[in-house]
Amino acid sequence: MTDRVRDDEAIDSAAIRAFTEEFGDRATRLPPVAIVIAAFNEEGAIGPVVEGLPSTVGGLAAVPVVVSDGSVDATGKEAREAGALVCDVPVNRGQGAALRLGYRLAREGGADYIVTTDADGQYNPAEIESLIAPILAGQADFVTGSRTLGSEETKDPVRKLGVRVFALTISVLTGQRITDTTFGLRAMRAEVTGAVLLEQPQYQASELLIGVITHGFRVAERPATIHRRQIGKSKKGNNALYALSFAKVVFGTWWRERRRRREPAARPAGHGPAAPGQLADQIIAREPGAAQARE
Ligand SMILES: Nc1nc2c(ncn2[C@@H]2O[C@H](COP(=O)(O)OP(=O)(O)O)[C@@H](O)[C@H]2O)c(=O)[nH]1
Ligand SMILES: [Mg+2]
Repeated sequence: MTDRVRDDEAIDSAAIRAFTEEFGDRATRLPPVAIVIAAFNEEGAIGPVVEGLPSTVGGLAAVPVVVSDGSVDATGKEAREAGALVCDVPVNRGQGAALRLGYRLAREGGADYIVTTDADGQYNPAEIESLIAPILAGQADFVTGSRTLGSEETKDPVRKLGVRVFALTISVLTGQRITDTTFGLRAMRAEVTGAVLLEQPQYQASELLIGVITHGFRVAERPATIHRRQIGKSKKGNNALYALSFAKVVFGTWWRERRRRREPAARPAGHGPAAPGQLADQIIAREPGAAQARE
């Protein structure tokens, strides 16, 4: 285990402990759908986003789980007041690390399905229904929205071109036709997130997508909309930095997964499939004498 994985594991464990202590049963007995949101300094945006989320998805009860890491504004407070379960991480690690932790909270809290969206209001929560439908119908394991099939508000030609170039690249590398590789509104069976190796601290979208495809999960796309950010600005840097970082993750993940398929490696802690209710076990295990009592 590398130092970074060990540090990440320690940070995640402490954050999970604080989360379960704060929310108790609400955290350990999640409804079937967890809507996971990574948020970093999204004061002013996160409140309306959480309030706009549906309380049921595909007829199943849903709960928002917000992971705020190192935010220095009122992101956590605003999300709590809007009704989300909020996991605060004291250090900023990036959207990838935050989502990975959110997936773990969802799986171990007993959710069967995970939806992701962003904290900045760029996605339309009404479209969650069409993304989860193929999963509930047993036709797909992972469904991503696609702006190429749907619509986008940006006029930025570089970003537009980038979306298409990366979609083509991933389609060619994996043999699965994909038209949008970075869409933040997605739905999946919760166990998918435990099966795929997620190591990217920030530019996580293509790692998840390539991992899901190479593991043989059934992937589908649905038309969806992306709006412009109304408040704050992107945390991902300018287009050149974004594209370069993204390209590194695309080729790095593809290469890693090729090698892993040839020689399956041990899975780092926190990535494995979790039994539902595992968070509750962690609480019990922390109580003095609990280990003996459970034997
Ligand atoms: N927890 C956490 N969330 C982040 C971080 N960076 C970005 N995000 C969140 O990830 C989502 C997408 O980020 P954004 O900056 O809008 O990226 P863009 O839409 O790709 O330009 C938003 O909800 C951000 O708040 C981070 O370092 N930590
Ligand atoms: Mg954004």
